[in-house]
Amino acid sequence: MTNPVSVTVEDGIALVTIDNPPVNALSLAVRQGIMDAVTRIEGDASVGAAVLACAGRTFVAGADIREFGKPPVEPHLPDVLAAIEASRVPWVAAVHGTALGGGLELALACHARIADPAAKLGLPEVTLGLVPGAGGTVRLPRLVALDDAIDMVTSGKPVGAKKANGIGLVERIADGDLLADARTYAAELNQSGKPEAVSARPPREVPGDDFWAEKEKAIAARARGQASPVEALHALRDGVTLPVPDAFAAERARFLRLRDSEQAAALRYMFFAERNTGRPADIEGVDPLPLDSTGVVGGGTMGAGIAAAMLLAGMTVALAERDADAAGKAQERVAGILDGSRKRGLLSDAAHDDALSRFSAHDNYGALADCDLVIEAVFEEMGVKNAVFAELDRVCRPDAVLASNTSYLDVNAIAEATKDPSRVVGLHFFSPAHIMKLLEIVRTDAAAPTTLATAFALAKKLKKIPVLAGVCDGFIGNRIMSAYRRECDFILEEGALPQDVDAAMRGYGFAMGIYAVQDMAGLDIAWAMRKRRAETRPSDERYSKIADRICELGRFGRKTGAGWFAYPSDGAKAGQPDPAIEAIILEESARLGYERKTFTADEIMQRILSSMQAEARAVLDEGIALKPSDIDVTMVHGYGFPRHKGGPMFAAGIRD
Ligand code: T1G
Repeated sequence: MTNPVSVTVEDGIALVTIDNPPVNALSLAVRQGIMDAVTRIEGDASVGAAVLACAGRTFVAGADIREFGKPPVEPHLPDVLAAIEASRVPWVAAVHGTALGGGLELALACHARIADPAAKLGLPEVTLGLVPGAGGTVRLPRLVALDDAIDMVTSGKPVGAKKANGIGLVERIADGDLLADARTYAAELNQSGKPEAVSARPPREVPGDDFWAEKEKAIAARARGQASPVEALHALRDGVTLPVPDAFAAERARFLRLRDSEQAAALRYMFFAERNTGRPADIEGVDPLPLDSTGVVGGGTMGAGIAAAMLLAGMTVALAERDADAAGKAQERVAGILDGSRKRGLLSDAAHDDALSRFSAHDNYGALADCDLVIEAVFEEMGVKNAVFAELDRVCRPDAVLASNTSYLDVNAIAEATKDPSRVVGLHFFSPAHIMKLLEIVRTDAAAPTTLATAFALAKKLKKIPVLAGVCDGFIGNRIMSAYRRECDFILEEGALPQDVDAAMRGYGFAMGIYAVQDMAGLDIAWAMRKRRAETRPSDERYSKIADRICELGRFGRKTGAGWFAYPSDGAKAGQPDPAIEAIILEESARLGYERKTFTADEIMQRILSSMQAEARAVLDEGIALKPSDIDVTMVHGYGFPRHKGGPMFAAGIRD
């Protein structure tokens, strides 16, 4: 095994370089290499200071997550960091890319830090069900204010170099070549003397019990049953109140305990699952279309969101609507999304202007003639979609990929509206399309490898998570959601109320219950789907009429002021239980002869999970999904399944 850590000395400055592609993870070899570098430097009297840097695209992105399932092997990271901190010479960390987790802890063990202006620094351990395990919760609150430390450690969100410098996390930002500036900094410290080790400095603040109690209440509420954010807060409290050696020991013990937890296993599973979703074997080595020029048909919520996503990924987008008025409204919607990104600081003024310059809205399809790919996002009705595809078939290049954003309909039938169905694919985006990462790529019977390769290339350009789905009603996610939505309606007939079901789902870790979700999305689309299926529904299949009776009253959810819940006119976010709905439910229970019973939250969740898992098994057996982890990625990223539970398949112990 070659040593991934090298040391060169020039003018009394040692340059320690870590080179462990792809992200310089702190594998055993790297930890040993750094320990050896410390020993080498301690023994070389010509060295007056050291710079610690990384080759490749980023500074250390953390401990090697792939080692987590195994017993930790020496040298342990805390010992490596203690050796750096105890060095006789000052160490300067030169940070570029993303210094995350153990990577930031490595930088904190150095005596000073300089960052590339585009660098990001964070402690994302909580997203893996952990807390920092190498001194992060002890050193960080000795460099930055406690509130900043709490934000970073309990959210796992990184901070940019400018903010890091502002809060005291990095002392300097490079204004030229990072390594050259780092060497200069190290040489200065060699002259001025080694700064005090971070762990030897006093904590910036040591607040009282009330402070911690208030923080814990807010963090626990946001965590929705995930343990690590609150554990991270407790680790920070130890970090600023215990003697430093005890604080290090307490943090390590907490880290090791969490490392073996079910939630950490689930979050690690999801980390790799979302990066390794299945790809069809027959697209390997197939060149996709270039995707410089793309088109969208339909400028409603989905069409505008899809257009914005492609603009933000650097593509040129022409959008076609049915008339000038609709085209104008689409232009406003897309401009509004881009402006929102700019206002949230996600888009610079220049990037905003550049994106907008690559967008055009039209009241005809002419502008789509030269596109590599066109995505249709019009009304969810087969006749409308067939008409659009017939027109696209006439206008677009014969090799252009034509995609439908349909969320339920048969993409094979849509493809039949074209002369060459091999170029048609389903691209099911999730709203808001420029934010949600999941993209269901629906493979039609006739899809050519180039068509699918182009769809996967688009997902990569959009930084989306592609999940391959076969054609069926609802593909993977909507089909499974329909199944557990039906089960929830049965539970209502047997004794529960919508607020009981939603409370049980929130208690399991969902952000929203299924009834609040339906009210937010609108009840009419699913109603139309149920009516479409009515002719072919088996007569012996259990079917609840509650949802239909609600829709027949014109209650389509939040947009009509009432659905499963009532929405007061003052625009209050949460819906209120509505006696009118309870009355309908009680009538249906009586009509069906159910003696209503009380359900516990666990009983409700058991019924929901069982229905999810049964439908998921059918989706796998029918080849609609390639593997169980693809289903888990879909349900976590598209339907709010709690990430720290890993997904319905992981929760059932089913693995790829
Ligand atoms: N360990 C092992 N492999 C990793 C890795 C890691 N920490 N991070 C990324 N990879 C792999 C990833 O699986 C993929 O592999 C490739 O690198 C590119 O990743 C002691 C205990 C750094 C922002 O949580 O957030 O330190 O698929 O596709 O979009 O207190 O990777 O190519 O074979 O995501 O450019 C804390 C996790 C660990 C950072 C880059 N660190 N990584 O994103 O590329 S816990 C993290 C990321 C810890 C200490 C504790 C991202 C990234 P492959 P990618 P990217």
